[in-house]
Amino acid sequence: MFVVVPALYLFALFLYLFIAPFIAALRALALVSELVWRYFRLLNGVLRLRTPEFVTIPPYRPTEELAHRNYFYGPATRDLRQLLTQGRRLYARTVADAFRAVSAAQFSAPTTHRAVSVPYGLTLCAGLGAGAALGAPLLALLLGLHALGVAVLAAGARLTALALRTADRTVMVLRGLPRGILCRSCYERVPYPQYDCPRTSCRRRHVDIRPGTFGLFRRRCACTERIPTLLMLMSRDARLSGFCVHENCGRPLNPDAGHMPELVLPLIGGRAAGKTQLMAAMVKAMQNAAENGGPAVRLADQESSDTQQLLNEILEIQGHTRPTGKALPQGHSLVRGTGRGERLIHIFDTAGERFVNREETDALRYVRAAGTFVLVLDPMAVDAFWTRLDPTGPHVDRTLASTVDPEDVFSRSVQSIRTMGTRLDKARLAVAVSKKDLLTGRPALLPDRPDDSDTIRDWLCEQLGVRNLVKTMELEFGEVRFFCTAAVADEAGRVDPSVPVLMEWCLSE
Ligand SMILES: Nc1nc2c(ncn2[C@@H]2O[C@H](COP(=O)(O)OP(=O)(O)OP(=O)(O)O)[C@@H](O)[C@H]2O)c(=O)[nH]1
Ligand SMILES: [Mg+2]
Ligand SMILES: [Zn+2]
Ligand SMILES: [Zn+2]
Repeated sequence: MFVVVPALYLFALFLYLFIAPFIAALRALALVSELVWRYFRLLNGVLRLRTPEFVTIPPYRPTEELAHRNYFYGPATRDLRQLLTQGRRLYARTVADAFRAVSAAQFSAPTTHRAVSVPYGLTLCAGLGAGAALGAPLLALLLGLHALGVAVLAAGARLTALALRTADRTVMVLRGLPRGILCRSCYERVPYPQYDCPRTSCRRRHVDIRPGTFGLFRRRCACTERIPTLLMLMSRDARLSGFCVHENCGRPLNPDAGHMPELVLPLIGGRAAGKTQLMAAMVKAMQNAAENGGPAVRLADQESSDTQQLLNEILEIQGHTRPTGKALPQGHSLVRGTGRGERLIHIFDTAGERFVNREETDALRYVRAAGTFVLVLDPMAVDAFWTRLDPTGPHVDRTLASTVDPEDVFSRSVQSIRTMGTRLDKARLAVAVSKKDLLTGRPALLPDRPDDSDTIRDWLCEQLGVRNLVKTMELEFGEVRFFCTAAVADEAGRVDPSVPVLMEWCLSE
């Protein structure tokens, strides 16, 4: 009896040795699948649920950061680190729990006889050992694949950002804005506007919205509002109004700025030469042309549109413009054309007195962006007009005459333009001999053919005696063209035909 039982037990044990590997393998498999299953639950928790128990590293706080980060600029690697620490913890805990369960059920408090539970427990332990040994590299592999995926996508995100920026940059260059947009308040170039969040309750200012850390196609403001990251991506009816990036400025740019080529048209001339009225007439001429099937025109901002409305009323009642204030001029901005032909035109009408005081010509900084200039020349401002042309003739109303010598204005302007580094030999100059209408019926006071540039030039040289001025103009500028203009409109609102001719030449860059 004492021999039979151990012998039987040993025999049973011997037989058991054949099934033990299967049991161990099953236990190992169970442990591995549990590990994998838990790893995927962890993945879901870290990447999707983001509930506190899955967050070991604090997230980037958008309230401190202005905008939410793009996933592949930070959060992805943070999640990866989170997975690594939590994955390690998960592995240790799962394996330890499994061993603890086996030792409790089979060794310390077995429900069956130890003769059964100990070999069975040892088998399970062997299985767990194998499972743990298999599970570790498997989890490492999963994590490695994840890291690889993140790396590839992060590189892809950076490439996408780069491609988008390059595309936008190219478009800007094609629009003739390689150095950026002109700020019509401080006259500096804005390489890329900054934007306010469009949500009225937020208004956070985003300095650089271009693709990168905070979004590829759109960035999500800390308030969750979405903002397109490029001028290129702003649809026509959802154009945000940008702001100047220069210190001490920060004023709004036109909503159309950056979306189309720009043209800067400075008006130069002494006090009361007729700049403001000529500007009004030019814009009115564009508006009239648009009504008659010409290129569409709209004023680009509220201020320009208010000013133009006022000026149009003055033109319609044949009234007189008031002297322009000395405040630094803001461009009178309008958009002409449609679709790809659209152009943003800034006409700068500076107070005449700024052209006489040398210290104040810094107001002319906007000319750096100009390729065409308009010199408004009031013939009545030249002494010879009164002494040589008009000594005997009938009376001409002197109250509307400018009293500033055009030669003086021109030389000072040219000087300051040159100090600002503008190449005048590449620029064009339109000389608008103004107030033609005041002299109609006085052929002696006008060129024979007031619509012909050469005739006007000769008249200026021979009759008005400003040969020196004409010569200097032709020396300084690449191209000079002469016009005789009357910045007036008739009762029907039609502008004198001399104005559209001047306007078309100025805009035909
Ligand atoms: N009849 C007539 N009057 C003109 C014409 N151009 C200007 N004027 C008048 O001349 C005066 C001066 O014209 P503005 O256009 O205000 O002159 P400005 O060059 O802007 O002058 P500042 O703003 O002081 O530098 C105003 O009374 C105008 O109404 C014109 O072509 N025909
Ligand atoms: Mg004026
Ligand atoms: Zn500015
Ligand atoms: Zn916001």
